[in-house]
Amino acid sequence: MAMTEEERFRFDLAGFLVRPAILSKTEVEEISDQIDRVKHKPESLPPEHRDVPGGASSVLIDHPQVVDVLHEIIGPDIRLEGCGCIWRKRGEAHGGLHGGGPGQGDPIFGYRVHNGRIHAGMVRVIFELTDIAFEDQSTHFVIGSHKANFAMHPDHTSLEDGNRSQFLTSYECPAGSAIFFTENICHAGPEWQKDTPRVAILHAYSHLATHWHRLKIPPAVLAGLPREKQAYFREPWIADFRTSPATHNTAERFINNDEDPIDTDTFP
Ligand SMILES: O=C(O)CCC(=O)C(=O)O
Ligand SMILES: [Fe+2]
Repeated sequence: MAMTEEERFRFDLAGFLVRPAILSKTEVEEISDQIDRVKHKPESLPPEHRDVPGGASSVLIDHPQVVDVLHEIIGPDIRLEGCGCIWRKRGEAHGGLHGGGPGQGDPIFGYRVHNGRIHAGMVRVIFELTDIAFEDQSTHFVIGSHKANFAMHPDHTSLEDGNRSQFLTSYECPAGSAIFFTENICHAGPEWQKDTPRVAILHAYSHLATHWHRLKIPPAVLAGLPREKQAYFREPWIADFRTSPATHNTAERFINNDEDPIDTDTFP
């Protein structure tokens, strides 16, 4: 198993986990520069790098220190079904607390532990490219809410100072860290409090057999990725019984079969 016992305990208890500084300083600089250009001067980039997960940010798709956690908490066959980047200035926010509670019954988002194994539905990974201190107000979580059996109580859904839940918490980490969280946890992106912007990339991974988001990645960006990385965007199915023996939708089969479509082949 790839996670340490402490990481597994922490992720199960809290619903999120920080792996500090998994990226090198150069990777942080290159990816931050790409996001700056994507947001502010896209024409300075070739078309295949004009959005994540192309160009410098493609290192994140299958980063070994991310994929090993995902294989343990989702399963051996995973897809990357959503990607986005943020350049958040002081006072800007993603929004209030959302998620948590009885959604755990939902096979796409739910969180279960069975026979000593975690089975998480969708898992988001935030790659922070800025140093994060508590007071900066990065992503916040209501710990334990990923396995709550009752709807989020209004007494625990405020981000206002003085009205915050005692279970609401966040994290501190250096630039280049990865934060994993189950989509089923109640979380928020509050108003950013630092003068320098929060630069980050957010991925959503899920089991190969599930499909929530339709991809918004520009076709040129996906086409510019090597086949091993495109494999994270393969179609969401496990077995094809139209062939005998059945064909399994493994990454290896996708990589060795140039004809195999990626999920966005119908993207306009
Ligand atoms: O932007 C943030 O800090 C939170 C993002 C969020 O809520 C999400 O990715 O689902
Ligand atoms: Fe969210």
